[in-house]
Amino acid sequence: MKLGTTAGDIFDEKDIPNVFWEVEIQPGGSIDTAFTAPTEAGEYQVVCRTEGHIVSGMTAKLTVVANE
Ligand SMILES: [Cu+2]
Repeated sequence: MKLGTTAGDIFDEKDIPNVFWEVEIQPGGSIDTAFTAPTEAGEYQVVCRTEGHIVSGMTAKLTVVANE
């Protein structure tokens, strides 16, 4: 999710503009992928969009730190 935004307990239509980057993976599948990290330091929420998965704990935090 974009910096300063969260999907709350349920990912829905209103959250779509707040998506920073996404990838689709089928159940049981795997994927090798890469993305360009945000340039703004901070803590970014990572969520699974599948219904019911946020409240089940399928979330993470991406911490971006400034280059010193
Ligand atoms: Cu999930």
